Amino acid sequence: MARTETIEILSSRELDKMRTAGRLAAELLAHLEPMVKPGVSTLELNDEAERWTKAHGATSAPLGYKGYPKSICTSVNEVICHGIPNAKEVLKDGDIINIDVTPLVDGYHGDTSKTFFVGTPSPLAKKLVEVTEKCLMLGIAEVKPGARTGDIGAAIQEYAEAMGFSVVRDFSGHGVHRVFHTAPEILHFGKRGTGKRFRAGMVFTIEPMINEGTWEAEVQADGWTALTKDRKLSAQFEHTVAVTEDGVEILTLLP
Ligand code: EYF
Ligand code: CO
Repeated sequence: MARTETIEILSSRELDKMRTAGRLAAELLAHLEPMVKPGVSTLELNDEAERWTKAHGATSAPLGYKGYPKSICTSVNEVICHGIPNAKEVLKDGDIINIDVTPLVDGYHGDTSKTFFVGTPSPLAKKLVEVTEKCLMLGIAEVKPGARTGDIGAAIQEYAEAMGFSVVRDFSGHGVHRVFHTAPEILHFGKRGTGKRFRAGMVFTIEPMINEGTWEAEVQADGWTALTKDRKLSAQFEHTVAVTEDGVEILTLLP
C-alpha cells in the first residue's frame, strides 16, 4: 500500500534515541541466536525475547500491534514473514528461521531481523540466505541524500534475480521512529531514479524478502502468516537505517 504521509526529518536528539532502540534490537537478536537449535520451539524464542526485552526496560512493539498476538515474528522455511510463535512449532536440523524483533525504547522503535540456520543448511538454503543478506547490504549502499527509494529496490531486484531468486512484492520496508510503520514505503524491487528522494535525518527500514521460487505470497487462514505460493523457501534480513549528511548509518548493527 502506498504511504502518502510526509517523511519526518529526525532531530539529533531523536536520532540518539533511535540509536539506543536500534542497539537494543540488535542485542536482542544476538541474545536469541544461541537458542536457535533443533528442538527449540518458536514459542520458547518468543517468551525469552519478551522476558529479555522487559528486563532491559523496553516493551515489544509487535505485541498487540493491529491485534498481533505475540512479541516477535518467527518465520520458518516457506513462511515469508509474520509467522506467529507457537509451542507446536519445533525447529529441526536444516530449517531456516527469520526472527524479527522490534523493541520500543523510550518511545522509539528499533526494527531488525535476521535469518538463522538451524543446524546444517542445504546448499540451496545457504545460497538463498547469503544472497538475501547481500541484497540488504546492496540496498543500504544506495542510501545517501539525493538518492531515491527506487534506487534501493533496483539494486536488490537486480542482484536477487541475477542469482536465480525472486523478490516478494507484497511487503515493504517502512519509515520508523516514534511510529512503527510510516512513510516512506521502501519497495525491494523497482527502477532507479524513481520514488521519494532521501534527505539527512530520514529513518526507515530495508527488509528484503527473497524467495527460492515464485515471488507470489498468500496469507494463511490465521490471517497473519504470509507463505510462498509454491511453498518453496523464503529468507529475509532487515536493518533500520538513518540517512546522514554524506551517506547512511545502520542503527541496528552491533559494534
Ligand atoms: C494486519 C501485522 C499486521 N508488521 C510489520 C503486524 O515491519 C515489521 N517487521 O519488520 C512488522 C512486524 C510486525 C507486524 C509484527 C506484527 N505486525 C502482521 C501481519 C499482518 C498485519 O496486517
Ligand atoms: Co519492519
